[in-house]
Amino acid sequence: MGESPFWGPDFEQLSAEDPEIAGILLSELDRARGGLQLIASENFTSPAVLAALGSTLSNKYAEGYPGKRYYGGCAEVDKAEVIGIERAKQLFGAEHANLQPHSGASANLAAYGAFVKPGETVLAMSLPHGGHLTHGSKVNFSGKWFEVVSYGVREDTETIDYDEVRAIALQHRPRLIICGATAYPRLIDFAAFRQIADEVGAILMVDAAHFIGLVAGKAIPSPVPYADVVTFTTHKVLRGPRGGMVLCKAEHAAAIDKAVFPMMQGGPLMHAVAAKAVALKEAMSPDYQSYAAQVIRNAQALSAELAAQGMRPVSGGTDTHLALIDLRGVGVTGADAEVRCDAARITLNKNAIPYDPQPPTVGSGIRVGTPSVTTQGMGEAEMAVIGRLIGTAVTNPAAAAAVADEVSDLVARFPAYAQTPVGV
Ligand code: DSN
Repeated sequence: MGESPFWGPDFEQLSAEDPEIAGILLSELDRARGGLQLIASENFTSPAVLAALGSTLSNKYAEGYPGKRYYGGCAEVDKAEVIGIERAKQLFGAEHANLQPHSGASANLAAYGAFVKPGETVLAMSLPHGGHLTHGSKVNFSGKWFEVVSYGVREDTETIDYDEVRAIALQHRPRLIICGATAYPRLIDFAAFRQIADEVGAILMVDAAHFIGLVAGKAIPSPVPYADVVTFTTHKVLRGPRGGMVLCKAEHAAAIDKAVFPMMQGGPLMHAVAAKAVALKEAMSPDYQSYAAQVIRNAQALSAELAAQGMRPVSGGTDTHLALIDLRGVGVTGADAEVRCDAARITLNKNAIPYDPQPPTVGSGIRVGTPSVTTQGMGEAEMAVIGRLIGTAVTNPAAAAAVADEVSDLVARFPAYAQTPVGV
């Protein structure tokens, strides 16, 4: 079957037993390596993280927490979870960490479970302005079970208006205030949110999924000193396995742990917990700090080149790993741009922009992020090339094959998983 996407000894066995699925794993590796991956919430996790994920820890039931399990035989997985918890506390300066949430949505569900009862009021950023489904969307548990009031961004600056957030909080007196977003390119003023939460007696939750890796790499300020609880995914800039995590103040530790298990989840995925521990160790290194800083420089360079291509960065640019790009100036919808880029081997996603005249299924914008291309070793010079290629792909679909050729040349110079063993 050629190259293996695994770092264990088992790919030949999978190929023999289930060639259909083995083939898909290889094709996906080819797809990921053969194009530019610009989805802001994705990354290429390390071989060491993948090795932990593909391990026998997947077999172990371990409901409960280290030293307090509902199953025997947990001595080894206990060690992995304790190491992970200690690393998370050290890396983020947190008083308590829970590594068990299966995903970011699960981590958020646990935070709601710990702090609010159904019917109580929550204040969060609206999804069309860059929030998240779990921040009160009517189709999500958050919008169905809680009274959610929303804030957005100003139409003129396209940034959060903290006076508006405060006014809404004073009017509605939420029990929980959430900040954090999926399509907000600017830094969030956590101190301002803390002040508003204190003024109305609310718990402050920071959904840091998108930017926690930049915090880990000390490239942007941390929400940890300000928030009662910080939730996040581990697979974005942080470059760990797919999964979730919660950090909180010591006073909330018992409530968070009970909300994760047994309120919201059963058995933790111990292979994922171990893989999170590996990623946390990697994130403590000076190399990772250089990576995080480069992710931001790359996003700024990409955003600037897209602006030069006539594609307007929402809010005028970015302070983080992502840029939200308004395509109305080039007369192409987000949905069409996504398809056109895909044809040129550039993977990104359509996105609503603030005050978008288009429905969310179409969108007037695209979101681009630099975690993956930075992991591949690309820098600002390559971002300028990528910005030009996106400009051509979006505005001239007839050039898709020519753009795809340039993309192939570029990714060949910066291969993802260059160390993948062959024929394992
Ligand atoms: N789906 C993630 C993103 O792409 O931002 C958020 O959960």
